Parts: sequence; C-alpha cells; structure tokens
Amino acid sequence: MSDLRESLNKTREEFESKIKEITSSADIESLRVEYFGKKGKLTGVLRGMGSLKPEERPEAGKMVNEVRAKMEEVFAQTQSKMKAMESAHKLKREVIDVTLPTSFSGAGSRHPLNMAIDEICDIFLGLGYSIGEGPEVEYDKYNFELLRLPKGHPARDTQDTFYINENILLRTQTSPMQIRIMENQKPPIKVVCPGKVYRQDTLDATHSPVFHQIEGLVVDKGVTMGDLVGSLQLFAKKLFGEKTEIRLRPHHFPFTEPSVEVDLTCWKCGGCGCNVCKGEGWIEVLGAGMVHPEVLENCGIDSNEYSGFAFGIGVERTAMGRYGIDDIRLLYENDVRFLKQFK
Ligand code: 2NM
Repeated sequence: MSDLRESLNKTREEFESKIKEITSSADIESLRVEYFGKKGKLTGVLRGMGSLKPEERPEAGKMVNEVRAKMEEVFAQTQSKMKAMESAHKLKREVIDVTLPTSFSGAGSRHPLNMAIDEICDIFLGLGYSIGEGPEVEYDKYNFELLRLPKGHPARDTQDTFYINENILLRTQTSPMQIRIMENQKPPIKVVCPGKVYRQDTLDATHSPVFHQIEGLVVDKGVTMGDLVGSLQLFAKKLFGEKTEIRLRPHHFPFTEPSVEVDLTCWKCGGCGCNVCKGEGWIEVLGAGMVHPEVLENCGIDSNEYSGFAFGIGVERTAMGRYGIDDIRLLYENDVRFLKQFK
C-alpha cells in the first residue's frame, strides 16, 4: 500500500514537472501517450494494484482516482492552453494588413457593349417589355426549324454556325429564346431577348463570328405593322435623340411577313450625308417584321386570333454609332487604353 502511494506520488510529481515544459500540441500528445496510454506510466502503476490485499483495495482505489483526476485536470488545462496559443499564433501569422499600399490601378468600368445592352433594354422596360435570357447552345429546331428555316433552306447559308452535332448548335440569333417564350406563355407577350450569338464569319472591322443581338417580340390580339413602326420610332428617338427618324425598306426574312430593314437618321451628320453613313444620311440598324402566322402556329398560338411583330437590333453596330467606335475588334480586344475611355 505504501509502495503504491509512493509510486503514485512520484509519477504525479514527474508528470507535473514535465507538463510545465510543454510548448506545443505535439508535446502534449506524446505526454498523453507517456502517462495515460496503454503502456503509459500511470497505467503501469494502476496495474500494480492487482497485488494488493482485498481489504486495502477500497482505500487504494480512492487514492488512485484522486491522483488520476488531478493529473487529468492539469492535462486538460494545458491541452486547451496549447490549442489557444497555437490558434492565436496562426491568426497572427496569417493576418492580412488591409492598410498596406497595393499595385491596384483603379476601379474598372462597364464594357461599352454592356452599356449599350443596358441602355436599349432600359428603353424597352420603360415601354412595358420584360427581359428574357436563354441558352447560347441551342437545338436546331428552335434556332431554325420552327422559324421556317428547315434543313437545306438556302437562307441557312447566310447563318452558317458552329454545330455541336446535327441537332445542336451555337445560336445564330436570339429568336430561339422567343420561340421558347411563345411555346410556354399565353399572349399578350411583350419581351426583349439580349444576348450573344454566333455565325461563321471572318473577323474584320465590321464583322465578328461572335456578336450581340437584342430581339423584341410583341404578340397580342390586333397587333399591326403600325404598332411596329410606332414602337421603333419611339425607341430610335429615346436612344439617339428626338430628331432621329426611321426609314423602312422592304426585305425578306423567312420568319416574318412582311419584313423590313430599318434605317435610322445618321447619328453623325443628322441626315446630310457624311463618311459614317457614306453620304446616305441613313444607317441600317435593325431588321423587323410581322411574325409569320406559321411561326405562331409552330409555337401553339392561334394565328387567326393573334398577331405579332418582331425585331432584331445589332448591339455592336448600335454601340459603335452611339460611342463613335470605328472598328468592331476594339470591342473584343479588352485593351485598357480603349476601355478606360468609357469611365
Ligand atoms: C430579326 C428581324 C425580323 C424575329 C422574329 C422572331 C420570332 F421569334 F418571333 F419569330 N424573333 N425575332 C426577327 C424578325 C428578328 O432580326 C434581324
């Protein structure tokens, strides 16, 4: 019994002096193994209890438990002290001084194409349209077939694109989004769909294989060509100023009948003729027409009850006119010297 007491006290004293030297969680872990582990020193002393007489055991048990509880308490305190110390160190080491000077060259600005898209969409929002956005990777059916451009139709040649497979392609216009809307919503429909479109084209000052369009669609009872003209007149004046007029020229699109190309008064010379409009006084900005009854029917809309108009605006061309940009490539090169001018 006194042997047990002696070795317990010795173990405890040794433990307490060792734990004072500890400086890390790794140290405390090896101390845990050294004393409380299966082959640990305290465990060894406890094993010695087996040789005690039965009447000595209750008192020995009490003594052992007291010593063990004391040691475990010291251990737990030191362990949490180590953890706190280490996380304080880590915080200190990883702190970011947000007041340090940086090489940051200043805030950026909106891209002129996004400025043009926002400006155009804002005008139509003001006229009660909503905005629809959808996939750039489309089904041939939505991009061509339901728009009266079946496979093999000659007009597909002017809208050659990048095919994922026979039935999936990069959209050549945002009209597939309008087809989706007509399929899913009942008239009245009033929507503009902005977005990226793709065509097989060689990059030069006025063409790009990736460009942006905003297409508008209105479907309701009794919608006429007069509504189309009025809406486009309003749009032109809001975007380019009150003096701006529109001019319609007959055209052909498979998805509208009748179809028109729409010119706006030249934004540079106001109609007198200059280098921008090549002496014409007019600049072509959009295409439009009355939605072909077959297109309405393809989307489940009764063409005897409803009619609609649609139009497509070229964003690049509008942005170039609006901000005086003479080469489309400037819009994609992301040269900060160019972009800085739009702050
Ligand atoms: C244009 C010109 C004329 C057009 C037609 C449709 C739809 F889906 F309703 F049939 N969406 N957009 C359209 C009509 C687009 O872009 C030059």
